[in-house]
Amino acid sequence: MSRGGTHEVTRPRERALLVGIELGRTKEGYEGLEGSLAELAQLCRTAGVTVVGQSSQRRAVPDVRTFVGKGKVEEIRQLVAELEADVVVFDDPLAPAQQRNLEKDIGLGPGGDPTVKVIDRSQLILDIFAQRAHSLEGKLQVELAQLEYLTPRLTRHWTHLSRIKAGVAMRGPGETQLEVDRRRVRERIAMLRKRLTEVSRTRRLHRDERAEVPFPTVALVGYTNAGKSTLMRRLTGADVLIDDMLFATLDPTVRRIDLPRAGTALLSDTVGFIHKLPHQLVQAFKSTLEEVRTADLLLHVVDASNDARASHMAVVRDVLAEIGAAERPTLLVLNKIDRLEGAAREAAILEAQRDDGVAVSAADDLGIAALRGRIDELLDGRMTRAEFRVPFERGEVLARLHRHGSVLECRQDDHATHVTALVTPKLAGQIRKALGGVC
Ligand SMILES: Nc1nc2c(ncn2[C@@H]2O[C@H](COP(=O)(O)OP(=O)(O)OP(=O)(O)O)[C@@H](O)[C@H]2O)c(=O)[nH]1
Ligand SMILES: [Mg+2]
Repeated sequence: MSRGGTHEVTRPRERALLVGIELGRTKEGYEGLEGSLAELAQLCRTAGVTVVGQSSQRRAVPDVRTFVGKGKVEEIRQLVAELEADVVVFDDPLAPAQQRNLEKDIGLGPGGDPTVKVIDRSQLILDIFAQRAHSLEGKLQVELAQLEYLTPRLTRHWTHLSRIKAGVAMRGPGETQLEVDRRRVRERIAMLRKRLTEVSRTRRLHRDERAEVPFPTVALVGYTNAGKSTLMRRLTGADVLIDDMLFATLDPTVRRIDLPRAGTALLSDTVGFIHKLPHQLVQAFKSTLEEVRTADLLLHVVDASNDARASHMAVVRDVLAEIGAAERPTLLVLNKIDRLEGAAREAAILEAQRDDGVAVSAADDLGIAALRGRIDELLDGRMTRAEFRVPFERGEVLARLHRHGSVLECRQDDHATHVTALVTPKLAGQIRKALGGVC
């Protein structure tokens, strides 16, 4: 059966050779080179690139000129020819000069053009983001991050960018964009920043409108592919994109969730994090991540079936710190426990409990009721008892208290109603402001 609307991309898939080096990475707590390279291969698949081979090296420090040693460069050159690779992807960040030297050493064609592209993990991630950004804000953010990444790589002696054809690391700004000189790029960056400020101002207005409604906000955070969107769908019924792909979600979605005690809350799903997320992207996505920074509660979703889950959690904590959300109240959610059997599942449940968290399966509806209960409890715990003196002519304030708070007692004197209610700190502040601070 043919599916309407789908058609094959005619460009042949690019063939990638992956290169990683062990640089005391285990000391960082990452699950070793193999795990990191497996993730890099998954990133390549997400970008639509075929992985044809990999090569690794153990080194104390990277080579200044070519990152890997001379012998390794020669081996890569041979592998590229043998495997007919057209792109070499390094797992670690390459300095612009290292990138140029590697391309030169691996091979130049008759016209002096490099025969292969050499890129790093950051560039691959930027490319995936460029492919997947749909909203105006997302597109602007990605283009800004790409140009900032490319600026130090645009030199008069390196016309590389104008020569490479469309493909990995080259979508987004478009080739013509990349042909412009540094000054034009700087102008474009300034323009993008300005437009982003405008777009995020509009977003802020929307958020402020939402803040007017004193619903508490909950944000899903976690490593990419942890199951945040699946959990979003499970908790709210929202029809969000779920994919076994990295960075399925880029643009934030907000949906309402109704809880027995805390009432209505807003749940937001946003971009996932990853090991070595390019700094430029984190910066560019800061305004999108505002939802996270201002949330009343974060749900840190972890794929409990992934062996690297401890390092995934560390990455998430680092990114949260970088965007200024480290101090937000956080509930740990160990997801995908359906994939664990017997003792492993028990261990995950215990681990979640130790952290005051919950073990769930968003796919199989395991532990979801308990998770709802915990969210309700944590949000409800934020309700405080407060008293307000509401003048009779301010009926709308009284109505607001009834609608959004839990009114415990009402007493009237000659001029006003004295209300005792359970309210969120946010609602208390808003009511006090509405009453002009006299209550
Ligand atoms: N077995 C199992 N698979 C799950 C579970 N939750 C999510 N998945 C699968 O994991 C993959 C990723 O799920 P998503 O919900 O898209 O993950 P995400 O965290 O939103 O990922 P990004 O948006 O890419 O950051 C999908 O193939 C889901 O079907 C679960 O509880 N159990
Ligand atoms: Mg998602």
